[in-house]
Amino acid sequence: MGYTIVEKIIKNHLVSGEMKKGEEIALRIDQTLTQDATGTMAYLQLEAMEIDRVKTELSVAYIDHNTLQSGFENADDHRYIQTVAKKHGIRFSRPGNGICHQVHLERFGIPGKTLIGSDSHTPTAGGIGMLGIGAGGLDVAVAMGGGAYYITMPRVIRINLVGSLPDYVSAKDVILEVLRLLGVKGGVGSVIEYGGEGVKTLSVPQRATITNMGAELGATSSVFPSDENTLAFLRAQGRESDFTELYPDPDAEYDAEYTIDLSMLKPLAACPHSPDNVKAVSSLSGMKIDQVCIGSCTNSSLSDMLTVAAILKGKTVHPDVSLSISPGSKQVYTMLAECGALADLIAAGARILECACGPCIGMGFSPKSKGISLRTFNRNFLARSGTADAGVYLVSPETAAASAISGVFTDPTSLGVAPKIVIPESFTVNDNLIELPASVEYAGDVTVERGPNIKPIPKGKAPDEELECNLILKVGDNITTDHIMPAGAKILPYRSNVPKLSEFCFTVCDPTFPERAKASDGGIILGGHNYGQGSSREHAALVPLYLGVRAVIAKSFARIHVANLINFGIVPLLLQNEDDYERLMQGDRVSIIGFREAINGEKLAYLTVGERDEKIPLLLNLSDRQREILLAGGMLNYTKNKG
Ligand code: MIC
Ligand code: SF4
Repeated sequence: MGYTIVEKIIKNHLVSGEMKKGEEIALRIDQTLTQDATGTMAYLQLEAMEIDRVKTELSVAYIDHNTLQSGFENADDHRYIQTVAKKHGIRFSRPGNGICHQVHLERFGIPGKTLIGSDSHTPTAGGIGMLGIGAGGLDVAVAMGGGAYYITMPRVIRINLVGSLPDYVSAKDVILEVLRLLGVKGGVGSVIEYGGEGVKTLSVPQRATITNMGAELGATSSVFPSDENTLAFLRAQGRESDFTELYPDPDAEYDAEYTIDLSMLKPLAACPHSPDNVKAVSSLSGMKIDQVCIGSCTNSSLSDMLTVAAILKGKTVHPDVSLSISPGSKQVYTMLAECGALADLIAAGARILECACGPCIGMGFSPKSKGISLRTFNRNFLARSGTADAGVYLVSPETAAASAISGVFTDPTSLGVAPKIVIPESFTVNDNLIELPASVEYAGDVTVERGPNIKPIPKGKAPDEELECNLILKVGDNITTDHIMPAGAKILPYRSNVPKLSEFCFTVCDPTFPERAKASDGGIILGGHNYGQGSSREHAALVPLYLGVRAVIAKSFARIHVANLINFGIVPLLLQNEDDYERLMQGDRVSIIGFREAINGEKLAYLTVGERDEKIPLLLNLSDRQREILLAGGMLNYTKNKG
């Protein structure tokens, strides 16, 4: 039997384990990336593991999230990352150089290689035929030190693309269609592999829009073949020598297959508050809107920006609409300026922001109360925009631009003939904002600068023989890491200050949670399905750990979050019978007799509920390695013990 693209890359990077679906496998990692909101922790952990020099082929530290700098905190963290990167052999992408995924695609992505990043949208690199996987900062630190990265051998879902996209329908509509088909849990345990004749009609940046939002499917990664369009993209970037062709074998077998006819697609929108709540834009037509935000790692390429500029040219943004535009990288920004398209955007009344994550992570541009905001981003989770009662819709750049002019939800296909966008054959390359690390002989002379915002990382604790504590929080399905550890302009500056961050933990669900958790003698959280979906932020494990959380019980967990829980010694437990969820109440006093022993090797543990004398069976779905990490009280202790 032949191999899929995913299997080919895995086979070339397999360090241990068998390529059997559902088994834990270890991968050699060629490249890593971090961004500043997760990077400080990742590098503190790299230092804690006493790794002097990274062992990857390439590691890059980007500054793109915390660029608002409303106090000293972010600037301090940036300097820390800059100096620690210089010392340890990591390239440093300065603020102003762009969003990590966009810049990585342009300047560093290589077909057939592996990349892990401390950001859930690392699969963007799949647009160039790379296996990009989002991970917690600690896992990225381990990979930088030359350690393997562990995943469950994924299922491979093939999506056949046929036909070509009609005018005004774009890559964003393709991935929204996939989200409509599969839902936010539909990719769990899988990598999505795109194929078929329709692939040839999509450029690398368009493919990257699609692989980017594979994160919203819960998929481990998404990947496109590497073909003549990949070569053209690399050539335009002056990186032709990085090209390798990559196709599946003709007899490769897939675990599931779907076909999407691109020519039948219509403009789509993900409605509040989930990326899979997808409707046709035509069914929303006429709804009054207040804000439009264009950019983010999903839709900020040159072709996206040129399309928006062409639609806005000679028009004025509607008086009731505030339009922000954040180009994805310095390269995109420069080229927009060089060809005059930037002037068209400014003239139309767009508020041009720097090339960074910006409004996507709630760094400014929160909508008005009950505001309707159209965004070309990838997540519309409750309160992520910074306005809890706002309605955020995820749309294509075409829909966003058309609606910004009219002031109401507008189907762009109603605009008539689409403007023809010409993408230059070679791009403006200038890597002057990428700082190279000090050479090995001078690394010792570099002083790592630490500001007062950097507080010690809470330490995981080895599990006690018995666990007895309160069930301090009961939440429902699809809880995101934005619920657990919100971000945004007020909170993000404290990403390296866990005590301060803890004041905001779970406040989206229950403002009393931090106080109650602190007052309790440790606690358990109960969640529903897909607990911890969304961002890779390990703070969603670190902060509950600081607040005394010892275990999380759920119906199912999201991949990156469960790995983060284990890395910090919080035990993930699955309800064997989903109906037992109803039997457990917030405030219950619960215990697990033989807790440590169960982690040591049992498949089942029993939760006893207070006086009610109920016994609830819980599954410990863990590999031997994960059990050892939990017994050690987390990954840092585990690596130390292993020497
Ligand atoms: C996000 O889109 O939620 C983020 C901010 O990029 C996160 C990382 C973080 O929380 O710092 C992600 O996607 O992993
Ligand atoms: Fe940045 Fe938004 Fe992309 Fe996250 S999803 S990396 S916040 S642009």
